[in-house]
Amino acid sequence: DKIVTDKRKEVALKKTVIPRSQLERSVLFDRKSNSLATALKHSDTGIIAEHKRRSPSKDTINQNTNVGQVAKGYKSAGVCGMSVLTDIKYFGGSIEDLVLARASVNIPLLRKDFIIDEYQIMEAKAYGADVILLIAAVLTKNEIKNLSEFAKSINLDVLLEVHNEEELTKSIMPSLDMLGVNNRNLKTFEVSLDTSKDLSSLIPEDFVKVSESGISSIEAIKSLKNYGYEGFLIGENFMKTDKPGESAHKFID
Ligand code: IGP
Repeated sequence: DKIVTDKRKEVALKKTVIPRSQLERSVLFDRKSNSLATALKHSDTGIIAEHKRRSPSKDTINQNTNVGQVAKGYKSAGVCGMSVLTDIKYFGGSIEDLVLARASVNIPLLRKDFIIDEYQIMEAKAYGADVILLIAAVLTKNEIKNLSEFAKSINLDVLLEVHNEEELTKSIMPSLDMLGVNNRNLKTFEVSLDTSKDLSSLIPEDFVKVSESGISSIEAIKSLKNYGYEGFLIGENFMKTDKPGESAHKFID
C-alpha cells in the first residue's frame, strides 16, 4: 500500500526532528480531552464538520482557507465536533492545522490521517486533538488493538473506520469508542450511502455509529438516523463553499 509506505517514511523522519519525549512536554499534552463520543450521544445534529483542502478524488476543494476561521465558523454553526485533515501529501493538510484549530475552539477535534504508529497518536495529543481515526483497511487486527489501547491510555477517543463486513468483523473490540462507516471506497472513490445502511445492523449497540463521506443533504442525514447513526462526517459539501461555517449552519438550525 503506497500510502502506508509514505507514512512510514514521514513518521521515521518526524521522529528525528521532534522526539516523543518532546511531544510529551507540549502544554496541550496535559489538556483535558473533550470526548466526541459523549458529545455525539447528547447531540441531535451529530455533525462532525471537516477541514479539507483537497483529496485524491478531487484536486481542489478549497485552497485558500484559514483553519482558525473555519473552526470558528463550524463552532458557531453548532457542529458537534470538527475533523482536521493533517495528511500533507494527499490532502494538503498539516499537523499545524490541528493546533491552529485548537487555538480557536474547544469543541472535540479529530485528527484525520493515516495512523500507523504510536508516535502519530502522541503527536495528535500534543497538537490538541481529542480523537484519532484508525482505518481498518490499512491495519491488522493486532495493530488496531495496540494503537487503540495506546490512544485510550492517553485519554483520546478512538474512531475506527471500516468500509465492508470483513473489516468490521476483524475490528470489533472494547478499546474503540465509535465505529465509522466510510461510504467512499478508497480504491475506486465510488460513494454510496447504502454502505452505511447495509453495515449498520452488524455494529454492536455499545458503539456510537458514524457515517462518513458523500453526505450532502439533510434528507440523507434523516435517513441514516433511521439506521442508528448518531454521527455524520461531512467535508467537501461544506468546504467547497466560501464560508464553510455558514454552509454547516444550513444543516443545523
Ligand atoms: C469526509 P466528504 O465526502 O464529506 O468530503 O468526506 C470524510 O468522510 C473523508 O474525508 C474521509 C477520509 C477518510 C479522508 C473519510 N475517511 C480517511 C482521509 C482518510
